Amino acid sequence: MKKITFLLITFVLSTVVTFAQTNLLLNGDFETGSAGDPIPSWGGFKNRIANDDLTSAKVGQIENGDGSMFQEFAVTPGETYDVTFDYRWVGAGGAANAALTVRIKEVGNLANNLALNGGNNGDGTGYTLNTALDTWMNASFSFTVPAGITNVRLLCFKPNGNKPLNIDDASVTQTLSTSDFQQYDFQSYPNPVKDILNLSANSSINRVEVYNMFGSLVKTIAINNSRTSINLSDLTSGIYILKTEIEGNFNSVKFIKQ
Ligand SMILES: [Ca+2]
Repeated sequence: MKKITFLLITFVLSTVVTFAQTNLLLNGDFETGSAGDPIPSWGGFKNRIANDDLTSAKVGQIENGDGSMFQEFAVTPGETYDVTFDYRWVGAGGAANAALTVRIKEVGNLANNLALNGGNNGDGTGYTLNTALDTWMNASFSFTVPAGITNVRLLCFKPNGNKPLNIDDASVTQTLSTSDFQQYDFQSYPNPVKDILNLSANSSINRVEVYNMFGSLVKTIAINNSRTSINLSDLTSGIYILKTEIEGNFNSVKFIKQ
């Protein structure tokens, strides 16, 4: 029995937790706005909020023929971002074709298409969707931001001759990379902890956040030091997650408060 308990604790301590990441897109679910209106928070032309007739959900629609949707957001050079969205070509929509190109562009230099992993647009800079009609499908890709670029535009564009397109549940999230964090030799101990948790790293620790097992933030502590001790005596006993930020990189580990 003791051995099983030990193994369980070892597993808990070594587990790196993936957090639900913030969506960098505003109104990515297209629930803000009324059917027929231009899509709030999105630019482009010939687009509107629509009620999808297959799902009865509010979606973003690029109208029959040519049209576009775009949104711009801040990014960090060197970091990788995941883009995902659902889409459906509206079969009864008039025009013959179903071709849309999705691109990530540099704001201020829109001729610069950032290379997309898996891009298949001929020039390697775009992402082209499946052409099936009246079927909701998911698209996803990731991109890494080159040096010197801090704002990008997600652009969905189709030229004349293409059917209407519905888009829903669009998101852009930053990819968590634990390997970036290993360079800091970050340590937190002891575990389990009674009152004082010691932290050390080879760079300045910006801050730590403590989450309970329901994912609620229970404590934020600014540190700005490479070595410190934090008092957790006010936490009730249980399992928590310590999220640590160093130089804009994040790491999450579980710990037990006794
Ligand atoms: Ca929606």
